[in-house]
Amino acid sequence: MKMTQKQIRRLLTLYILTTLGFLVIMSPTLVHAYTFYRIGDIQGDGFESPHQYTYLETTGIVTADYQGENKKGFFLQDSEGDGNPDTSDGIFVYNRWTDVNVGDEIYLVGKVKEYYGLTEVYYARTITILSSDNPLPDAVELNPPRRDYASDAYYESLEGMLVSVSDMKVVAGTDRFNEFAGVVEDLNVERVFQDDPVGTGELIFVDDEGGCRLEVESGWVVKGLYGPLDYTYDEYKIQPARNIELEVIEQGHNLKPAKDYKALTIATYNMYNFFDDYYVATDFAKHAHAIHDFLGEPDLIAVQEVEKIELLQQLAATWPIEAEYEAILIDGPDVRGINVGLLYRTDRVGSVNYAEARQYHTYLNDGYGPGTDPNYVCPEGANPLFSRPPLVVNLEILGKKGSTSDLWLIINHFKSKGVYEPYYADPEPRRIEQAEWVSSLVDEIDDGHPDAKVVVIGDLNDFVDSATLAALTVGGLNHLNYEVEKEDRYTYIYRGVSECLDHILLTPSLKKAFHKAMVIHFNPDFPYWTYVYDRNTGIRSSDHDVLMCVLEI
Ligand SMILES: [Ca+2]
Ligand SMILES: [Ca+2]
Ligand SMILES: [Ca+2]
Ligand SMILES: [Ca+2]
Repeated sequence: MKMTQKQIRRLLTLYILTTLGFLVIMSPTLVHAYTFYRIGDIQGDGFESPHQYTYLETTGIVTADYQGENKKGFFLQDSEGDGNPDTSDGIFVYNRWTDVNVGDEIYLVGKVKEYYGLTEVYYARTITILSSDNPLPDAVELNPPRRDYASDAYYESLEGMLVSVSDMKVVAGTDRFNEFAGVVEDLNVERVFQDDPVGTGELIFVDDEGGCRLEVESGWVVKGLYGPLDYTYDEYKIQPARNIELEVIEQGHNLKPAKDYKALTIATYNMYNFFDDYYVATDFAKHAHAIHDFLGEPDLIAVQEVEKIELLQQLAATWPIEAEYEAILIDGPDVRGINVGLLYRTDRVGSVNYAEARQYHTYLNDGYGPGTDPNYVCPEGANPLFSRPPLVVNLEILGKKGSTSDLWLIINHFKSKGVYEPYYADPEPRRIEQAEWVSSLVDEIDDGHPDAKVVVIGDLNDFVDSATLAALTVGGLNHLNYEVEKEDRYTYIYRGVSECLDHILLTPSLKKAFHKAMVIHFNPDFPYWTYVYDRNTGIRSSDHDVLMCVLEI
């Protein structure tokens, strides 16, 4: 019987393994006899390896050599597989020192652990190259299910294995960590939304720790993605190799600037750490371009994350802004020093009749501060309700034909969704209390000024369908986000998911005046590093897009 090349290689492998085993047994310094496991056994059919922290033996083919990249190791795969679709046949080996190459068949003795959810060999006592230039196992073409738990189980069964996506539609531009997200183009999904009841499991993430860095925009198509499936920062992601051949098909920008409306335009703009000493140099030019080029110089701009009023004043004087703006900002107690504020056009505002940062207190014991507010005395045992107290402003708006009308704004930046410190506390009850109190503030204004026209606006740090927003709409406020076309109804992208954090709500007294609401998209859809230092464009001036409304007053 004539043996095939493959059979000869296997026999040779068996011979080498037997010899190695013999050496291990004979060597007085190596007293362990290790159990051999296939990679599928090491991975197991659950989310964690059943063989953590013990030395074991395995073999496989090196499918990606990232020893010189940020990953500092390589991916190994059992080219035959164990025949069980629930167990991954690939694994990451954290090792820079024993040089291996793609196509090497290796034998290793090592310890396994879960490194933040990635099953890896983190200590390889022995790595022996058995043969080289082996063909790689076929990549699995990804097609993750939309339901979130099913998607996690699907991805876990492929963790560490070679995967591919022949045609990917990008749904989130490359972020500052050089990651982007997309979906299989054939799904005909243009964007993945937070409030999709089916789930967001169809998302596919791509990272650069294998050396391949792509700067892509939402809507673009990437052809030929291929690489091992990694797991970092709570996401499964493809790590393509530096030398991979890809095709990127660019589509036109999804950037529709606001028109020049005659009616009153109001925007809410989270300016992302607008400090004058922030490590990313505060860029007046980028914000000025955004306001002029994309927002059409709105009459009123409610702003968040601004350090001090001088920055707004300097911004108003920055080219290419042409209109004359004045600023209102009252310093609050936020520990990072960020505040809410207002920029208003002097050609549309006759007078500012009232401007006050309105604080209240809470007995919630969530550890979220701010502890004290120099402008507010809390009762014993209570804590100021807001790190960024709502800025309440009453303006005389100048109409086109010499008429005037009275408008109230409540400008907000609610408690963030991020859980930083204390890391265990849920920030949602705080946001709900903030919303409830702002709702009572609307009632207070209405009590003093019957049929007052009130705009509740800002970064509320919660979703359209959240309890926070329900606490505002229950009192009768009209939620303008639902007036935005569904395909445009997002102001932020988090982990590939498009969502609204920024909101505008109106009292019923403004119902007749309402004309239009829209989101101007120029930030998270666009690749971060391509634009962030380009002072000739407003693209990537912030991590939020801008929600606007047009009122006929
Ligand atoms: Ca398997
Ligand atoms: Ca290498
Ligand atoms: Ca895992
Ligand atoms: Ca695993």
